[in-house]
Amino acid sequence: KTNTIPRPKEYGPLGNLPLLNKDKPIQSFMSMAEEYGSIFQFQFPGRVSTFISSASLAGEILDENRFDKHVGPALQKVRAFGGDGLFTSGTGEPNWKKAHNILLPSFSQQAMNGYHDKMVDIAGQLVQKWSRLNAGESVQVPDDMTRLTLDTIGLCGFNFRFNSFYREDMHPFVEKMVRALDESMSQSQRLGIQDKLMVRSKRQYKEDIDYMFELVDGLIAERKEAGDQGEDDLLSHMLKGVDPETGEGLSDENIRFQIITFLIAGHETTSGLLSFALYFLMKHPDKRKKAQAEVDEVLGGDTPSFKQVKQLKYVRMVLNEALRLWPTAPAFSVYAKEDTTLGGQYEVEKGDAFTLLIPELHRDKAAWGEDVEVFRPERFEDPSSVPSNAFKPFGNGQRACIGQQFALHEAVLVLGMVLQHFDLVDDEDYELDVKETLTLKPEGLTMKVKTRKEVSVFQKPAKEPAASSIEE
Ligand code: FDE
Repeated sequence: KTNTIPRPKEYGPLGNLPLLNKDKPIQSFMSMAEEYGSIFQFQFPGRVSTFISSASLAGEILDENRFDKHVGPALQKVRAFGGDGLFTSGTGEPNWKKAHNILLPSFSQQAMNGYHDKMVDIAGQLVQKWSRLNAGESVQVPDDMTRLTLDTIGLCGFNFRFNSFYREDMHPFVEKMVRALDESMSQSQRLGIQDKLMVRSKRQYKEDIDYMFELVDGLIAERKEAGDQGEDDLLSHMLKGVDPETGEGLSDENIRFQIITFLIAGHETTSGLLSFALYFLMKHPDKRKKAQAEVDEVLGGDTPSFKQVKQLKYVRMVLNEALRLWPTAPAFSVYAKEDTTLGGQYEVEKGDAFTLLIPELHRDKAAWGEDVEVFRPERFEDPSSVPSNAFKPFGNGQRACIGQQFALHEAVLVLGMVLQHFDLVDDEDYELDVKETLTLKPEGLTMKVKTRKEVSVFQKPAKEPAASSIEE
């Protein structure tokens, strides 16, 4: 009793391609899931993709005994600059496990304690910029969040200052990286013949990649020349680290790929997360006030300590709820390790790939209830009541996001500081437009930030010594 997986109607050699909004593929697939159900197939010219979006089917494809991460067509393209870095390598490639082992301690809670002051440094630059705006000026949220997250990963990762808050435009690295990501995504959607004709984009692509390699190789070379000055950042961990399993370190080439990976993964996703969280708080003043009450209680007028960040529970719930509705890394794929059956009715062959459509999984009514479209951070009040296999913003199992603690510590700190200092005003009646690159962000989000006067945050005495300690 095997069934065939539902599919939309096909258009000859183009397959289902005409049904796809190329600028918003994820949102197209979300509407298809509404129409065809929690498992459906999409025929690209020359290949088929199968999308999953219910918690029950997710429970199956997230079983690491049966399925493993698939480096699909889009990720294959990103390998042109991510190489065999953590994000774009297969679990079976030697450098995945080696780098995973070497880098895990750099993302532990203890390591976060070491990055905290650097994160505060950059968050402080954001708060300063916003407090110096004139009355009529509004904030370009995604731009400033990108400045913040790029500078944070640069400083914590490589002791490099992009100094994005001191420039009118983004650092050239951002422009080139965004264009290269864009091109790799377009390439994976183009027909073979179309792709061959894109001579100019391809030349640009190569230039962009060469620029990234040069900048990063320069960072590595400088550090090696200067020798170990006691830096405690990702780069020093990668240069010194030895994999306990193989006794080997990482090659310079692999370190380059890891740095590019962290710069991409560590800033686009986190800046999207912060932008969506600010969007939701701007649209929901009741939730913003609740978050501010917590911030006033925990922080008062202090610059947040490591320990205080851990106490901002509601702020963290707000971030989780933003990640539920708009997970900024919206999909990942797995392949079957052996022949198997899915949902008791679909036959699966070894090697078959499945893509988890995360924003749609996060709207599974069977798991979350009827009010899935409502922004309600209180769902995350009690961690044990979060439905299982229904919340996967950071991926799954051993291939889950290694930067999760990093991203969350940074995001809680920044959102906490913003709420401590500002009210968020929807001055332009912003209407959500979710832009897709490899990640999601609220395109063109602007807001006014009003310095808070009602709370005398700068007078309240510090509630505890500034020294931070590790809790978890
Ligand atoms: C990863 C990740 C994931 C998975 C993917 C797949 O599976 O394919 C996801 C979903 C994610 N990630 C998500 C996210 C979100 C956010 C906000 C983030 N993320 C952030 C971050 C930061 C950093 C630094 C990072 N991130 C990183 C990373 C890495 C390296 C990876 C890979 C891992 C392995 O090993 O595989 C990831 N991330 Fe993330």
